[in-house]
Amino acid sequence: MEPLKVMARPVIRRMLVLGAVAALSMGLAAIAIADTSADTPGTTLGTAAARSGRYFGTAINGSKLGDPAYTTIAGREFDMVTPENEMKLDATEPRQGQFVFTSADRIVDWAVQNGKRVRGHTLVWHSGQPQWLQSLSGSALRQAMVDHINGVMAHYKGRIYAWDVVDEAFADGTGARRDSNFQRTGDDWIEVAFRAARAADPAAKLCYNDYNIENWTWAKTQGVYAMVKDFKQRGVPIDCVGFQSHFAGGSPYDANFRTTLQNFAALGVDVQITELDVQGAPAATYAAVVGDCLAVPRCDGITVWGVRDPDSWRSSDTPLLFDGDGDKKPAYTAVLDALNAAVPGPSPSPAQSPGRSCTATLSAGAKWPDRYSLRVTVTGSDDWVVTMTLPHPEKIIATWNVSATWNPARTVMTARPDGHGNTWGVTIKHHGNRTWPTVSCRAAR
Ligand code: G2I
Repeated sequence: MEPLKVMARPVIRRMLVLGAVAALSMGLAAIAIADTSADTPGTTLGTAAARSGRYFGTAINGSKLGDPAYTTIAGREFDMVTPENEMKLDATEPRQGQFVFTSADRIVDWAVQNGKRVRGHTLVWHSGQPQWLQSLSGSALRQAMVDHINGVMAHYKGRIYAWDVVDEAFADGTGARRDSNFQRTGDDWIEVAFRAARAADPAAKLCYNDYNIENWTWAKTQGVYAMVKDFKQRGVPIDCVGFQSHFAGGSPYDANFRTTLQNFAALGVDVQITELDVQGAPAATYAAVVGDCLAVPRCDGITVWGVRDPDSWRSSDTPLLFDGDGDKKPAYTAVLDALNAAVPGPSPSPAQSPGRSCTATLSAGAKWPDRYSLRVTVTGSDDWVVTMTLPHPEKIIATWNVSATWNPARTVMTARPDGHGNTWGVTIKHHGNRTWPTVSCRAAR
């Protein structure tokens, strides 16, 4: 069979998978698939964003996963999930060395079961710290920081699209660092965190995330820009910058946000809008923010900070896209229309810098009544990390010629070369769903 090229691009992937399933069921030997679905307007935020290879996410609050009105909207509209509080320091390591993942796992499992990816939020933050951590300083605090990064990232290895490694390390109003217990351990704490994170899960994108860095003229924006520039020049591993985008009276949206996104992207990082909400949810502001992301090839996705207004951390500002009844607000329509206005085309965001790209190609292998095999060929790099995500309820049961790890549910696999070259394989128990998995490839350093 002619191999199917599967790029790190959701629309194409979905299209190819559907085409492959159709063609396989028709018994065709070779498959030629026209790229047409990108021309079809999306009817949800996720599918509209996917037309241009982007994601559209939401913060998910684990306490609301039992609310069917909430999960219906979240499940339908979004294809990326950020746990709102459940991965924070106080939640994941309430006592030193004792990790608790119950609440975060519930969200990650829900996301994976519903075909969504996950942004990890957040590993190191001045806020949300457990008591034991607040009482540490100096080298003991440094070590605790690294141990925390290792403990959390090991648990979620291969399952997180991007981690907010460090959150909110800069002070408002100046280009200086924010005072915090981490900062008092020395300026290099941020790069130590990023280096530890890279070693802990090489497949995850590593982001610096902050608020009030959207306006290019603000000193805080310049401070973060200088840090990212320095990191890229010195080879400190950083892949993305998250712009929280909590717009309100004191920190209003400004059209120079696009300049900010462009300038950061030009440093060689992806940019993401990570916690978007706008006081009063004016449709025009939401549309402008979406337009800014779409204008920047390396802006690879947008996340809103909650589903319905009452779910918001600042619910009295009614800043979100759905009202308390779960109805779509004018801002929703503005966002959907803006996403659908994007020119369909190749992925806007190379998953890696030039010279570090790779592509994973799937082709059909053996088939049995209960399972099937796929051959995977990686091109563009000999040192790669391929992440494979299976649609529910398929499970990975075996691999060959590759070094692979997977999550306990066997639905997400991370694969690296094992010395057998760039062609390898996987066997999948299909449980009635023969849809091929999605894959993304990332060239390692
Ligand atoms: O403050 C807005 C966001 C700014 N950027 C970082 C984000 O992590 C932050 O999110 C908010 C959550 O939306 C709130 O839900 O972070 C707050 C502080 O962690 C969250 O609030 C906390 C309350 O302060 C706690 O009292 C409460 O127990 O939420 C907790 C769980 O509901």
